[in-house]
Amino acid sequence: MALARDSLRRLLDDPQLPGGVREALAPDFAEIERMLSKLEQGEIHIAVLGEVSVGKSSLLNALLGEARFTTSPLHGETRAPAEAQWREERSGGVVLVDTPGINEIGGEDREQMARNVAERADLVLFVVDGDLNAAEEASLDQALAPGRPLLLVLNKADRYTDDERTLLLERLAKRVAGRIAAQNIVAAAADPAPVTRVLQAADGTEREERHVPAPDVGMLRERLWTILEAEGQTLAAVTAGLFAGRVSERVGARVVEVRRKAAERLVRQYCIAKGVAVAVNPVPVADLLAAAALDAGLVLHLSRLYGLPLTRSEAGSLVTVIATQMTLLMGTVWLTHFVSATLKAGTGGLSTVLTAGAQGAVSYYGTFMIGRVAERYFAQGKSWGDGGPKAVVQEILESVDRDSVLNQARDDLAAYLKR
Ligand SMILES: Nc1nc2c(ncn2[C@@H]2O[C@H](COP(=O)(O)OP(=O)(O)OP(=O)(O)O)[C@@H](O)[C@H]2O)c(=O)[nH]1
Ligand SMILES: [Mg+2]
Repeated sequence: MALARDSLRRLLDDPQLPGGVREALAPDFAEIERMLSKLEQGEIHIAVLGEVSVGKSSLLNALLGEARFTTSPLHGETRAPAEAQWREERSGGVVLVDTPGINEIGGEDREQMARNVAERADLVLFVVDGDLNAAEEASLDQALAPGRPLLLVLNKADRYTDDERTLLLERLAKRVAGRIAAQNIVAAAADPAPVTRVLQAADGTEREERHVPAPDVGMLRERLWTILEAEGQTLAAVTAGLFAGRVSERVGARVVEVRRKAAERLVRQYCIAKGVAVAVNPVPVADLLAAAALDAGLVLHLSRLYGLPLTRSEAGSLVTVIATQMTLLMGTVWLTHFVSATLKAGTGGLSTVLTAGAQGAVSYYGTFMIGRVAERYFAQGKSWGDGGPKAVVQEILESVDRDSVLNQARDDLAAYLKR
């Protein structure tokens, strides 16, 4: 319990989260807050899950003994999750949660809501009204989580004869064998259809009487109480732990994605800046100085983005390390760079116009590579890995399509210079 609470708190308070991630995951974080208060109050949530019109809302009403959730013969009656406190003597702190059906046509959003609710429930009632279909089997598998009880409820049992019901329960048990224990498969009649009885009076006249059978959820109720009494509060802690695990996975994936996108934008801005600086600046020495300063600036920026800030001189050294490896591995391209730089200074005029674009594109490519390599270094926690910088530079050189970067460079620079 304390463990689950701690891991949730840690997720909420993590100062390492980059900007944008907390916003993107705001709903998850709000959920963590709710989960924490639920844990603190010792609340247990029981959610229904199942296809439309199988009688999920009716089942909860029958457990509650009152019509708290709306029901209807029409598909898709329940449009959003809703909760009700289960106020029976033994039910202190148990909340019943209704959800929309999961196979409503055009109801994908509602289906997602239902799944989200079920994901956070401490106990799930998976409701069916007949044999399991393929879609139900898949949903059922999704809803199964280690350590969390799931009851398979065959509702509308009144529609079957005793023999049919027994057969159906056996078939369900066989289908879910190994996934759901036999005692967790129960039959119920949440809202039995009225029956017409023929009554014979003493004088021999007959009359019909409509009779509405009482709901029958006794088997379900008993099973629920047994589980709640045996596992009680540990259930809530298990759910919180599972949820914390899933959220930290999501947070992790989101952090990587947000960083990757931001890094991509950043590298591109620096590529353009450097390409333009090199293309328009007529003094080659200043070109090279400006270029180096820009590359160091990019690396500095990336280091902050990855939460591993460098000083400016460390960033400069990192650029030197990467540039050295690149020069060793692809001397010719760099040679072109220097040759065209020299050409530009020497002849001016026409040849500047001719070569400036190409030179700018090569500079763009250089910065692109430096950005990529530095990104890898930061993503690996400021480490080159076993092969050192050479292996990283080589791998990235091989994985990046040089021509498409050069084309991108020409387009970006042309677009920029036109303005
Ligand atoms: N015969 C019979 N009908 C039932 C039973 N339980 C529910 N129904 C009927 O089935 C229909 C659907 O019931 P709901 O409780 O609204 O079903 P739901 O699963 O909540 O449906 P959605 O909210 O639309 O997904 C209603 O007409 C109920 O009267 C039952 O045990 N036996
Ligand atoms: Mg409903």
